[in-house]
Formats: sequence, structure tokens, C-alpha cells
Amino acid sequence: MTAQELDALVVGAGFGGLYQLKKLRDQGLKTKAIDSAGDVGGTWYWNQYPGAMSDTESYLYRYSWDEEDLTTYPWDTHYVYQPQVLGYLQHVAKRHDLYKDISFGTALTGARWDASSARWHVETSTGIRFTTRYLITALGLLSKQNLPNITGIDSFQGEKYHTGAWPADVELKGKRVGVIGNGSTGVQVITAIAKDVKHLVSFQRNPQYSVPSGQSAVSKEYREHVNENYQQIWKDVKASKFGFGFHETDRPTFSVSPEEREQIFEKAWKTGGGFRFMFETFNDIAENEDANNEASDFIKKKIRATVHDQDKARKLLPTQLYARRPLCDAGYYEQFNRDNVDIVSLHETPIDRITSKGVKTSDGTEHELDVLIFATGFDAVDGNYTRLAIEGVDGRTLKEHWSHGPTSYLGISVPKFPNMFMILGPNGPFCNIPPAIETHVEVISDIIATVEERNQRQTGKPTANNGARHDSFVTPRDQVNGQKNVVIEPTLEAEQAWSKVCDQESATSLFRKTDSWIFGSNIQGKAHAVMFYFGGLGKYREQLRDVAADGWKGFNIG
Ligand code: NA7
Repeated sequence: MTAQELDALVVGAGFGGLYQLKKLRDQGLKTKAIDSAGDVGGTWYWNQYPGAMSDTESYLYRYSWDEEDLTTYPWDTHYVYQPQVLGYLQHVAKRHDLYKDISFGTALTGARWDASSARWHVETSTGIRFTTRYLITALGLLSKQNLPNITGIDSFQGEKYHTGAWPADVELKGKRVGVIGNGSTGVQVITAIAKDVKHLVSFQRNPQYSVPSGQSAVSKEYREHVNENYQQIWKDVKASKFGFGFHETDRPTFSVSPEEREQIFEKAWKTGGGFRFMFETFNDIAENEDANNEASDFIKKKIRATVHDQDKARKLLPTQLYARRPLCDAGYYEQFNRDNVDIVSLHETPIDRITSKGVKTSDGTEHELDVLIFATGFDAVDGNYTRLAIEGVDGRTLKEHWSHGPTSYLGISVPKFPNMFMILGPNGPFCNIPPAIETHVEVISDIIATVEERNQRQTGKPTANNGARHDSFVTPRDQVNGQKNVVIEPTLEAEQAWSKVCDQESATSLFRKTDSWIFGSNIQGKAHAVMFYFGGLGKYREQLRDVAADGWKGFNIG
């Protein structure tokens, strides 16, 4: 089969891929997207497990660039559940006529840079091949599922699911269900299914801190207020550190009396929201261990007060720092007051093996189950890439380039991988996802516009470029260098300097001291590594503007 010739191929049709497809198409490039899924949605296509919800408030869990849609598309609760997010993305794809340019059920199996033609040669699972001048990966931060290596895992005779690949027709009612994992996903799934199942056992390794989500219906007045202020809201969000729309306080924990501190925590507990609790109350919870202890003591007190059975409460009390991705829930701890819900501490009684009937722990108990749910997370960030054979200059793979840990320039590009861009690549900003995605899509689109402009001037041919640059990252005019087939890639020095910046920005974060996917340490054998820029979204965007204003400093264009 001959290869389809494109200007740009976007891999992934979630939040990032859809916007990237639209942007590049609007810029006049012949662009297509592929996705291994059967529809758009990305993360929200795959994670259809019960209780799946975005814990970014609804008004910000969407695109900022379609004002009419922003003010008219319905959302009636403060947080949106998975079917609503998926429905929204399907709506956007229809509204902007994106479906016609997406091939579903089509996974990228290999991509190879061909220097002579200055094109990527892409192979897919369906046999369709592409040659493309630009390759943009929108693989998601969390798409490679982590299935733990537990002895006997294949011998289980009941139903077995990973939450990140949840089938549509699972029925849990009246069944004996085991859930391994209690991160954001485990907490949501346990809370959602406890009332319906016959018996639920949470197999918990490290207990985590979770606060109420504060989910509730949205009033007409609230929606009107958001609608009237949307432009300012987005402006503030894009200039903020975490991009969640709340006021990021500069108040240190110990600047107030213990009584006032208690009141502040209590108010945050009542309002709800994990990121709010961690970053709206005090400014040092994620930086200062004493401050962290104050917040964690408050949450532990709430756990003790909520869970009646003292043995269950003891098992649910966290022992580590409150320094992972902050969680929130719709009544997680309350579920353990049900007689049909049990908790097994894997620190006290580790899993010995999975048997045909269930899970056998070290005390000799065989927990018999009909269904085993793995809420065991993802090989995050670079894990999505290293499973793919992406070969840059001289056949060197991305996996080889990252053999000492994932790196990038600005979270979007890698030296020796010309004309390839990543949406949410390693060392991108640690913040609310939709504005981070928009930032990446817009800067990538602006870079491509620059390269297209150069191509046009060099070849004299009208190239695909409607000049639709995004206001934020406008660049000065570039110099013509007299070569054809203009390509762009970051320098090794720029990548190294960015790694250093990311290292420094996270140096004081307590997140670095805990083992979680944020620093790549949730996967056996994977090295603890800096995987995000912790300086905040606003500061990150300022740096992008500087890079653009300096003629895309750090990139070679030629
Ligand atoms: P997470 O946050 O990585 O949580 C995974 C959970 O699975 C966590 O409780 C782990 O325990 C547990 N886990 C992982 N491997 C094992 C083994 N081998 N045995 C027992 N327990 C295990 O993934 P989520 O899907 O919950 O959330 C990921 C992100 O998705 C989240 O942050 C949101 O941004 C959306 P541990 O705590 O490591 O002891």
C-alpha cells in the first residue's frame, strides 16, 4: 500500500490531538489524526470505570478558544463525570468537523525520520502508512496502563479489569469485588461501587489523603457569573501557577494561629477540591514538612472521625507525607462504614499470590472474588512514548535518547527528532491539563507557522500556512538561510538547560520525596526522575514567549 502524503500527522484524538488537528488544518496544512481507540476522547475514552470524574472544576475542564461554545455548552454540576467529558469532546469534534480527518482503530506502530526527504515515515497497526513533514504526538500523560507483576495474575478465573481499559458492559451488582490500588482512580471506583456490590475488598498498599470533592449542582447565577467573566477567568488561569481557577494563596501555614489554621482547613474541607485544599489554604504545604504535617494531621483527624471501625480507620490513616497528586472524593472514607466493605493493608499482609479464586495474602487468607479491579495506575509521561518505535536522526530511538531518564526542550521537543512535537511531553508544566494542552498546541502551531514561512520564502511556493499564529507566541521575522526542506529541532544544549531548570524548580518540592507517577517512581525498575516543570503555568508561558521573541531560541531551524 502506498503511503499517504501529509503535511502533519497528529497521533491521538483526545483533548490535545483534537485541538492540534483543528489548529493545523486552520493553518492550511493537510493534517490527519490517528487513534487506537474507537472514537475521540483519549483518556476519557479509555477510563470509563464507575465514578470516573475530572476534579478540575467544570468551567475549566474544556477548551478556552470557542467563546460561543463556552457560554452555551451545558454543564450542571461543579465537576464533570467521564460520560460528560467524552460527550463534550465528541461534540467539539462534530462542531468543528474533525471526525472526517481522524482514523480510529489505528495505532502508531513505528515512525522513522528520513533525512533525505525531510519527512517522517509512519507505520500503523492497520497497515496504512503515512509520510508527513510534521509528526505531533498527543499520547496523553496517562495512557500506558500499569498492570502489576503479581504472581499468579493470569490464573484468576473471574473477571479482571484495569480501570484504564474499562469495557462498556461491566456489571458489578451483587458481585464480590476486589480493588487493588487506592490512588485517584481507586478512590473514585471504590466510592462509586461500594453500595452496589455484594462485597468489596480494598487491597491497599500506601493509604492516601483525600478530601471531599464538593460536587454539587451549579446554580443559574453561578453559570451566568462564569459566562460574563470567561475571558478574564482564562486570562487569570493562564497566568496562574496551577491553572485551577482558585486563588493561589501566599499565606504560610505558621503565619496564623492554630485556631485560625483549623478554621481555614475546615472551610477548605467544606468547600471541597483536592488542589484547593493543598494550594488555596496555605502556600507551603507542598514545600515545608512542618506545614505539611499540619495539613496531614487535619485530614487524619477527619478520617478518624468518619470511619467508625477503629481497625479500618487505622489502616486508612496515611503514614507518608501529603505530597502526591492531591485527591478528592464523593464520600470515600464513608464507604468503609458499610458492612460489605473491607480493607486489607498490604503493608501488614502483603499479597502472596493471585489464585484462580481470588487474592491470597501472607496471613493465609484467600479473599474469594468474582471480579478483580486493577486501579494500579500508569507508566506515566515517557511510558507512553518508550513503548513505541520512534526513530529520529541516524535511527536513534526515543527510548535510547531517554535511557538516563526522560528529557525534552520545553516539554514539546527533543534534539535529533526533527519536526516532531509532543503535547504534554516530559518536563512540561505541572498544572491543570486543558490549559497546559492549549499552551502546547498553540506554541507548536506557532513554531510550525514559522517553519512554513521559511519554506515558502525559500522555495517560492505557496506553502500551507494561513498565518494563523497564536497571539501569545508571535515570533519576529526569521532570516532566510537559502536551504530547502526547512526543518526544526532543539539543540542538545537547550534540552540540557531545560532539564536543569526543571530540576531546580522541583528541588524544594516535597512531591520529590514521595514515590508516585509524578516523579516516575510508581513503576518497578523505573528510575526516579524529574518529569515536570514545577515553576507554574504562568511562568512557563512567559518562558515560551521569551523563546519565541528571541527567534525560537534553543531551536535550530534550517
Ligand atoms: P496512581 O495514582 O498511580 O495509583 C495507583 C495505585 O495502585 C496506588 O494506590 C498504588 O499503591 C497501587 N499499586 C500500584 N502497584 C501496586 C501493586 N503492585 N500492589 C498493590 N498496589 C499497587 O494511579 P491512578 O490511576 O489512581 O491515578 C493516576 C492519575 O490519573 C491521577 O493522579 C489523576 O491525575 C488521574 P502505592 O500508593 O504506590 O503504594
